[in-house]
Amino acid sequence: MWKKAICPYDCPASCGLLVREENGKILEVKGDKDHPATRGVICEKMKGYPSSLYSPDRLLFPMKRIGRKGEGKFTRISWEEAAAEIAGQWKNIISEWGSQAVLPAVYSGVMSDIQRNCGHAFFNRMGASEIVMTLCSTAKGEGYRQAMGNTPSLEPDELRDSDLCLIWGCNAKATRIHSLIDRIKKRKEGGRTVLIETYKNPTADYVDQVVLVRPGTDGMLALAMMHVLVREHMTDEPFLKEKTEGFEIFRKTLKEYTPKRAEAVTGVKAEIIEQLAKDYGKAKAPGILLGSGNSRYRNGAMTVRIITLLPALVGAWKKKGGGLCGCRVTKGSLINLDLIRRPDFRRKPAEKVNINQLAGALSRRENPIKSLYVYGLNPANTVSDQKMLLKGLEREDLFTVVHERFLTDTARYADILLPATFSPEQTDIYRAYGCPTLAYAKKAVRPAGECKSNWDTFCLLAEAMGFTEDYFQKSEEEMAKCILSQPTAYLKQLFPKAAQHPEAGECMKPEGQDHLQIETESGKILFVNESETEKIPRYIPVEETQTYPLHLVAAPSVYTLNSGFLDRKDLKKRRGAMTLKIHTRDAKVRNIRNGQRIFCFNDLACVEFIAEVTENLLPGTVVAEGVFDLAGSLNGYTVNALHHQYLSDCGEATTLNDNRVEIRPADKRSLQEL
Ligand SMILES: Nc1nc2c(c(=O)[nH]1)N[C@H]1C(S)=C(S)[C@@H](COP(=O)(O)OP(=O)(O)OC[C@H]3O[C@@H](n4cnc5c(=O)[nH]c(N)nc54)[C@H](O)[C@@H]3O)O[C@H]1N2
Ligand SMILES: Nc1nc2c(c(=O)[nH]1)N[C@H]1C(S)=C(S)[C@@H](COP(=O)(O)OP(=O)(O)OC[C@H]3O[C@@H](n4cnc5c(=O)[nH]c(N)nc54)[C@H](O)[C@@H]3O)O[C@H]1N2
Ligand SMILES: [Mo]
Repeated sequence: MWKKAICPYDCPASCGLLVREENGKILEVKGDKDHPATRGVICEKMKGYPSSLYSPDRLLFPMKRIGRKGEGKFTRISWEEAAAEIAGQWKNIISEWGSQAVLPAVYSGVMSDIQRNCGHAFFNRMGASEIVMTLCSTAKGEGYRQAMGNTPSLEPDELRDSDLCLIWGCNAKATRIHSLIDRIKKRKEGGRTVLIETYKNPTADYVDQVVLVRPGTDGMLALAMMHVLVREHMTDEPFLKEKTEGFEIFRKTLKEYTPKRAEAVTGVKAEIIEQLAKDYGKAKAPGILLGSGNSRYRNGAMTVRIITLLPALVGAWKKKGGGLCGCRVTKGSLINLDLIRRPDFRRKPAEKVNINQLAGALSRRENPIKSLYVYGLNPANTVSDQKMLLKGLEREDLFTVVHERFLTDTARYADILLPATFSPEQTDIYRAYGCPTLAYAKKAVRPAGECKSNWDTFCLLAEAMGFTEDYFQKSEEEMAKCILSQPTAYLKQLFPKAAQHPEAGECMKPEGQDHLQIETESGKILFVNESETEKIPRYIPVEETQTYPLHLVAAPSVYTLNSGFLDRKDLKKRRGAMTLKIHTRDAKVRNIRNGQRIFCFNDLACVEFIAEVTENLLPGTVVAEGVFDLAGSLNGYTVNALHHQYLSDCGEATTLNDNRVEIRPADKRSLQEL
């Protein structure tokens, strides 16, 4: 029997799935043609979902560590023993150190609302420290907000009507396949697509032009484009007057951003900037598909804010297909997250730890973290400063619980390891961060082995801790109904029938939203925003606090999703070994040959890669595609060991593309020296 489901992973689309269930097992997965946003198209990774679900490597029982931390040796225990051990340890830690000595760490392993957020209720009740969840694109959200307020950006579908689309800092082939397919179709009708990137990523094969920029300099590129648009009188003056604020002040600042000056900063030739600006200005409906790549810098929010203002300059929002896609998807909230997170359970304000600074937090002496509870996150592979992080996880006095589906590098450090369910074994509500959809999907099969969902695990731990609130007595299904029966005002407006919907398992998506209704206080797009520290957008170079000569970019891989799908040997094989892309010129001066082993290093660590010598990037940039596990690494570290714990300018976000390194041929002697 085919049942409706939604992909639980961290892509913008939250694809509609159909899963074929027989005798309590999922045998097949395909795209759901009736899904209003993704219409049956899913990635290769998800087509093989059953092989992950029934992987021989899947964790099926609770376990207790018997080896060294990190060694990965465990023995089976029961859930009762696990819960009693965890509650016992926590009670001791809380009485000796206080409840803030317990830190939960969660991010984007599962994106559905109940499973992702229910741990907050549990840890609020406990009074534990709180993790600030900014590992991804909060700088992008902030930059956009400073210009557009709560105005929704374009839905991906709308880009179909754009005659010129700039795919900006995005590997759409990996992360936004539906948009890429639309652009390929549009190209046949004469539409153009330009990719603005730090390297010719796999999307480059499907576009008309690739513009390569130096990492972190897109703000300068966009300002120089604006300089040309103003000089050539290609701005939409009536739109600027009617729908924007502060443009006259901003216009004056554009004089200094000449294409010549921008060439020196961005590495993009002045003629190309001129042409790009003119093409953009001439287009009937210029669209931008903005990825998150260029927001992951110490100037990331400002970069996004500047790019966000480009469409306003030419009045693109007025035109069908014109504007910017890839930021906020609805003006209001579709569900009331507080019903799941329960901030009211907390008695005093939480101590906070930014997820990007987890490594530092685990090694601090004052106010130490004594217990770490990890779920839906694999920090050993995805968080910054891997070397320091692994050291933290090694601490004998850190009581670590990991709730996982596989024996990940993080799970190897657990004292207690709990087995987690997969999405078809869970009931939940699904939104998407790339389109305004809302869906409810019921579990299609019973959990494998003794696996439990996040929800059921927290209910069990609540019992062991003696938390008696009604909240912890509910089932996932009751929780989902509770959320949908208390719709937010905005949900009611968009989907009047949402409250009666829960049985269907169908996905709801509203008809087109009005992009001319600007959701700022003044109802106008803000070229100048008086409430920000930086009132007038300007180019701010990233601080050159590191002395190494090469910019290191960490890009996504088509074959994995962050550290997800590393259980799949077929996908790992297609992805290949851990390489670093290096420009021919940079390789030559360092005597590095293609395929050779190299060391890539900075103040934090030295990571061994295989050199991929190429002309697909600018000299001075190196790119590491994909997240690898330590077993797939060459010297026990991966690219995240080279990532500093800096935060972005606004939004406290990751700066994982904002790192400097040097490289040299690998040899045993030099590894020891480093
Ligand atoms: N297959 C696959 N799908 C994924 C993921 C994955 O790892 N694999 N990750 C998922 C997650 S967690 C997210 S957040 C989304 C992200 O999806 P998007 O928001 O669409 O962004 P990405 O495709 O990650 O964009 C990263 C790109 O930015 C480029 N870049 C880096 N720095 C700069 C810069 O300064 N300027 C410019 N112009 N480009 C720059 C990188 O080279 C890279 O190609 O994708 C999700 N989907
Ligand atoms: N080098 C590098 N680092 C990156 C990135 C990159 O492109 N390159 N991308 C960054 C970005 S954008 C993001 S969003 C982060 C994501 O980083 P993470 O949040 O760590 O995401 P995943 O790697 O998907 O790992 C999540 C873990 O959750 C587990 N999991 C899945 N479902 C469930 C569930 O229902 N319950 C429980 N308990 N566990 C579950 C999975 O098995 C997986 O091991 O990584 C960031 N780090
Ligand atoms: Mo992400």
